[in-house]
Amino acid sequence: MNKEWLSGLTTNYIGQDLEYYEEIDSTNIRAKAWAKEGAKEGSIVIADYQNAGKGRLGRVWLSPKATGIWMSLILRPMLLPIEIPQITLVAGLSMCKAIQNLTGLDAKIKWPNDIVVNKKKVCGILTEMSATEKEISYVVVGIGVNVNNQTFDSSIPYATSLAAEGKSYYQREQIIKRFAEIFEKQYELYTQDRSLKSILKEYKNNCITLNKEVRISNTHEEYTAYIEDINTDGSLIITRSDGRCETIFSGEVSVRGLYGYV
Ligand code: BT5
Repeated sequence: MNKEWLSGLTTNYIGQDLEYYEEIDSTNIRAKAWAKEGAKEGSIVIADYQNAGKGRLGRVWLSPKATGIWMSLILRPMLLPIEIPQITLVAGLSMCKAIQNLTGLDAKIKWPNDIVVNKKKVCGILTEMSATEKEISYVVVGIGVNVNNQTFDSSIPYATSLAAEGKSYYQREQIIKRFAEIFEKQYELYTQDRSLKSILKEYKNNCITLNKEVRISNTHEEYTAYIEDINTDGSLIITRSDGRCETIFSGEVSVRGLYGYV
């Protein structure tokens, strides 16, 4: 793996500026610093190994050497801070399609930020931003994909990799390139509309969380609900088991299957 990884990339700006590290704490940390230094929209930080990979809410993202895609994308959208979680959905759909295209695996999105294959997690996304109430300075979309891992830490029983499921070895740079090309198109549609409307149908078709009963938890409660639909702002329409209908936003909750991860 080297810095020429993404040569031949056909995007206009996604991935056209690239920093590559053999080892780093977290590509999100570096991407935030690079964004402050003035990195252009679309710049990507990639590492072969992260020694302090981050999940959401202070959780750890295990990022072993030379096995996965550990990367962060810098964006500078003209959006409001409350709209930024929607970019996670755009990135999730783009990565889901890139994986389907290149591996033929039945990858699905677990709303809002995971991609699963055979009900196990292959990819997670951590979106962070720097903003005032009204204006975005930058957004960092961190994406981790288990690509060629054959073993998994016992702390992550719901994890798998593309290689473990596809019984094949996959080139990480191919997946990154395909992701960048699909994402650039979808991101432009999304930012033009300031709505997920033009990609929502495809998102829903690939979303494993829809039309099923799940356990939802937030900081103060856990309950069972049926997932009815997804809105054009990315929020979920749910019905609680007592019949109450509600809208929930991705920042607030974790969604799990009734009997397992999905
Ligand atoms: C996520 O958080 O899924 C977001 C992961 C984002 C990782 C990328 S890698 C590049 C960039 N740089 C970073 O430092 N981070 C981003 P969350 O939904 O909170 O899920 C975290 C949970 O997933 C952990 O608590 C573990 O249970 C599990 N987990 C940890 N490592 C995993 C792995 N490699 N594969 C599957 N599951 C994992």
